[in-house]
Amino acid sequence: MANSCVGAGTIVAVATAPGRGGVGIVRLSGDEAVRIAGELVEVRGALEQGRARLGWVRDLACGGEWAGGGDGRGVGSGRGGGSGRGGGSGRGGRIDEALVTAFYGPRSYTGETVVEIATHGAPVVLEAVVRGAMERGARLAEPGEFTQRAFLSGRMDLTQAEAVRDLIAAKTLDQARVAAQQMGGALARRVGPSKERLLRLIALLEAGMDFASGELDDVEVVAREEIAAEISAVEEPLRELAGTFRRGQLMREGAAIALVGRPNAGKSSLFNRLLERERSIVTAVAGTTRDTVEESVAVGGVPVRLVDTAGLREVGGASGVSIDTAEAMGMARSREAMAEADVVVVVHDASVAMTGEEMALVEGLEGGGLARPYVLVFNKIDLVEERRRELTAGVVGTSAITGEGLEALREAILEWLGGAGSVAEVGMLNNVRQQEAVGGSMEALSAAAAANAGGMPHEVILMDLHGALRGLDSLTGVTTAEDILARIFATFCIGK
Ligand SMILES: Nc1nc2c(ncn2[C@@H]2O[C@H](COP(=O)(O)OP(=O)(O)OP(=O)(O)O)[C@@H](O)[C@H]2O)c(=O)[nH]1
Ligand SMILES: [Mg+2]
Repeated sequence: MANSCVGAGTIVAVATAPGRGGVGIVRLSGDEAVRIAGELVEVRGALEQGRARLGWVRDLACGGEWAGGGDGRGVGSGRGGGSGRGGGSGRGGRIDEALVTAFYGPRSYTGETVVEIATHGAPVVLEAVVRGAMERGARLAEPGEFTQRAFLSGRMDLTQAEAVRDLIAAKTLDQARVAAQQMGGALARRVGPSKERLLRLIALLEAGMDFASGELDDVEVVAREEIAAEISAVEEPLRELAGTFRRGQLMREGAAIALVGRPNAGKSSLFNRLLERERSIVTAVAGTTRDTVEESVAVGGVPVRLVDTAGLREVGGASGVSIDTAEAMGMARSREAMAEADVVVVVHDASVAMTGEEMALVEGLEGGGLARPYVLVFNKIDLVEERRRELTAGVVGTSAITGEGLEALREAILEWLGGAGSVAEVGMLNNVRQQEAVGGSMEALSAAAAANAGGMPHEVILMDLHGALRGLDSLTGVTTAEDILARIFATFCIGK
């Protein structure tokens, strides 16, 4: 009963994805897990730690009472259903084969006793097992409740729990790698030394205060310079860590990349090339794309949301162009996509001269109205004579027809996204909660540094240092409030 404080009762859920499959798994966690599993599945012999045992799912709806049923059957002993063996001939039917594996607490995912019942992935069988478990005292698990129990029993910290969710949601292998590192505690380990140092400093000042209060006033037990040096030693690694947030978030959420430019420049053609399939309609007519088109693709391991947009062209005035309502609305969406993009790819048709509009667009991105990271692409270089292909620095030449320059374009995009080489950086911040925890800690540290520099008493510095410690604690979940926890675990899927 060591873990009875962790969660209320035994919980049950289907752990595999909904729908039909080769295998489906029902997971039970709690003190009653072995007893309940034993009543649902006939298994020969005792369940041993981590070893799968073959058994039969009893057909409970069809008088599935087995001789010797109900009482005294392997309760809590890990001898699930042993006494039912051979007794049910003729009466209780079987509905499926099952592999049953027990993990006795605390050596389990949740820290409580966990039993996994793997049947064939037929939804009706899985439902019957879950219903049977509920009739025998288990409660249907809330989303993320298994992982929440793992956290509450100290099997993992909050960043590791979040990593479980990230791993399940990973769309690229690199995302999975990052999540797996974090699941192993990479982030907590990275913060560890700072926290340790901060604790030492706090202890030092607390001790100094006790000492000073009894003896002479104004005894500077720890010199101001030393405090300042210690604070910046704590701060430095945290600043580096904070710098990983953007990349971490890109890994998690994916970067938005918008292809914009004049009509007919070849945006849709490049879009299709980057996706490696014919997603967007391409024609020789200017104004083909009327609306934004979005697709997900991995660029150098970074998940990317690629957005093709309607071509931008000046309306009326000297240009004499008139457009209909749909095109006007499409252009408005192009501008929105551009404003929301992490990187804007400006596509110019290299076979014609750059227009004033295009210059204005690039200037705007450079530092004008809409400063954003951008890549300037001269497309259709296959139409340009060799000797005129000299490109200015920072411009990428491409041909959507021959595929030339596509790799260079991917690299240019990746460069903005933070460089492909650092994908495997260990222990990044990858959500807003983590960023706020570290950010809050850094703010408190600068307040402490300022108080120290301003000659404030140690009590004041200590208040800020404790604030900084709270920030780091909340990162791993040591002092996180219940309501925040509930919110985090509610974003999980059921059965995890
Ligand atoms: N020779 C050559 N033709 C290209 C290249 N890229 C696109 N084209 C052609 O240019 C025309 C317009 O291409 P799209 O991809 O539809 O251009 P867009 O920028 O999406 O145009 P809108 O949707 O109208 O804004 C098509 O006929 C393409 O085949 C290229 O690199 N070289
Ligand atoms: Mg197009």
